[in-house]
Amino acid sequence: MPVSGTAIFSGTNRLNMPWLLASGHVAHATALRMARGYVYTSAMAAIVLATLNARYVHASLGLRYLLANLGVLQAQARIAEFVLGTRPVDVAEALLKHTPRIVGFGVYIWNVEDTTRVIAMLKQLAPQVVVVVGGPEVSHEVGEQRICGLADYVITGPGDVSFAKLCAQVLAGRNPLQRVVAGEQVPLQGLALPYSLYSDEDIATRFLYVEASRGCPFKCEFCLSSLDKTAWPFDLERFLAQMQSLFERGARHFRFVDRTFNLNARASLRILEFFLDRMDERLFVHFELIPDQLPERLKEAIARFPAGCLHFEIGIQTFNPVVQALISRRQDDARAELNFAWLREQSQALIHADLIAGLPGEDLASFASGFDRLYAMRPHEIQVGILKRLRGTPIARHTGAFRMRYNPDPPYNVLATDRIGFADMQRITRFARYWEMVGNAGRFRRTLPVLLGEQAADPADDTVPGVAAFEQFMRFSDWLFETTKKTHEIALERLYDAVLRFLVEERGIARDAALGPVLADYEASGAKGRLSFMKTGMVVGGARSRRPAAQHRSHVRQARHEKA
Ligand code: B12
Ligand code: SF4
Repeated sequence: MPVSGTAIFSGTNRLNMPWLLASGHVAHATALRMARGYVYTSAMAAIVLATLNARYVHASLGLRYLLANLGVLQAQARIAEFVLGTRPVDVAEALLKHTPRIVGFGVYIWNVEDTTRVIAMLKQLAPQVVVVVGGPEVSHEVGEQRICGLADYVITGPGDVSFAKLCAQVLAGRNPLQRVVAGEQVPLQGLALPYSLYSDEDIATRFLYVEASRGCPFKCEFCLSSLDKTAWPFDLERFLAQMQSLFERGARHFRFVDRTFNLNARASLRILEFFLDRMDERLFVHFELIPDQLPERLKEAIARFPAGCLHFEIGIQTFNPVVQALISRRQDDARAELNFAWLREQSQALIHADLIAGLPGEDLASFASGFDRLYAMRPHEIQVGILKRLRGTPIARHTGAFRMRYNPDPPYNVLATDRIGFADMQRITRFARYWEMVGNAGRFRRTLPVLLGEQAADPADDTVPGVAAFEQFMRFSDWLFETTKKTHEIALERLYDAVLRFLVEERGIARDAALGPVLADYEASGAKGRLSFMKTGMVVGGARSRRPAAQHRSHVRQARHEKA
């Protein structure tokens, strides 16, 4: 069998070969294995690093760090990434094919349940395999989690060097007695950078997560990063040299995981300039920003990026000052508004803004006014997140005082508070989902202002209802759920039909006027199906619809209006 760079010998002989296990003896061991004729396969590995990513496009940076820092053990290790939704039994089968001695799992809120099932099966099928778990989900409340009980070892916090040390001990037959190990936080300069471990396939097909700094100096209580003492930078030139190699290998999609990219303006500027110097039409770079810090020199660099290249995720979370104080979030809202205005007017960056519903002290009216204020700032996307009680986060201190009721299972979303009952929390949850489909997806660019009552459907009509965006969309959201009983798997055609029907039947907009923006958006979406009223010649609600030709004219008129 061919021997690859990470080829490993058969696990059946593994336990009889302690010489292989000591650090520094890999080359010698390889020679011996060859000489003795052991069976090789590139699929086999003494150490397997596994995780279930949220989707295929999300490559795991954490596991690549662990592999990069395995030192001489790296040659015996490989990464096995799976996608959420893969059956745990299939994951277990795939892992056992490597005949591993150690399996390390990267555990996160999105995969903890399935990973627990995988480990439970592994422990039945191959109890001799040493299971190590690490990652943010198992770094806190260790004693309360089934997964931590099933695993042989739990490494909390950073795993970069602690995993390597544990593996060396286990492979040397010296299993440590202590099951829970506090991951060592070593100076970042001491870490091997993992970027060469992105394969050509990763570069061609996945988001490349990269990290110029770790940690966050802020203390927002809902966030795990609030437990960090500060932010630590990687050596910038060393980091950029890695970005250069990725770039030369064809990488164009970079996603920075830095908690607050604009914390250190000098470093941020250097990074922006790095990408400006390498600009091409495929480049896409994502950063997370804090909203109230945008110094002039950063703005100048941002303004030089062409459309579609920069993607900024900006957390607002809440505009309510009482809530901000309760959750220890410092934010200058007025500065944030000015920065948004500048970004929208002077830059071509795509702005994705986050709000959180269900925070302690926030009621529905306060959340609604926060949404309206954010909507008025015109980000391209608004993500309405429902508060989650992440393990280890200080938000838990408000549970009693604000009668916060959380889902006990992942994702630990808040179900009710003293100010937002369960029924309203469900309404907001559906609002968030439908907003994703209608407000964010970009498929309702012309219809959304009509749906939100900002713009009349008929360009000639200058009377628009004076109701705010949140309330308008909540009306639609309540109606859509009542009508479909679904929040997922709503086919695109059905969604367009539903929006049209809502505008006509519920909002009383003249059918002809409502058709214009809906049809224009449908055509622009590139969908190839036919809306139900196009098929039947009937508009929903029983009235006769226009003929397709007339619909087309209406679409053209609408488009003309937009151009004017
Ligand atoms: C990329 C990312 C995602 C991606 C998914 C990535 C993937 N692989 O699938 C997307 C965008 C989909 C996502 C979504 C969500 N995410 Co997210 N995400 C991140 C982010 C920004 C980067 C992760 C990363 O690469 N970090 C860099 C690496 C080096 O750090 P690391 O992964 O923590 O790994 C280190 C240690 O944890 C440990 N380690 C990791 N694996 C292992 C394995 C072993 C064996 C050992 C020993 C150690 C170990 O060692 C590593 C090196 O030090 C982090 C924030 C951050 N900056 O870390 C949040 C973060 C992981 N996400 C978080 C959350 C809450 C979410 C959401 C629930 C947000 C939401 N919508 O409300 C969703 C859930 C998605 C779902 N489908 O349910 C939380 C995780 C909380 C938790 N307990 O898991 C984080 C930490 C953000 C935060 N500060 O609160 N996310
Ligand atoms: S929400 Fe953002 S600013 Fe606040 S602690 Fe988390 S990463 Fe830092």
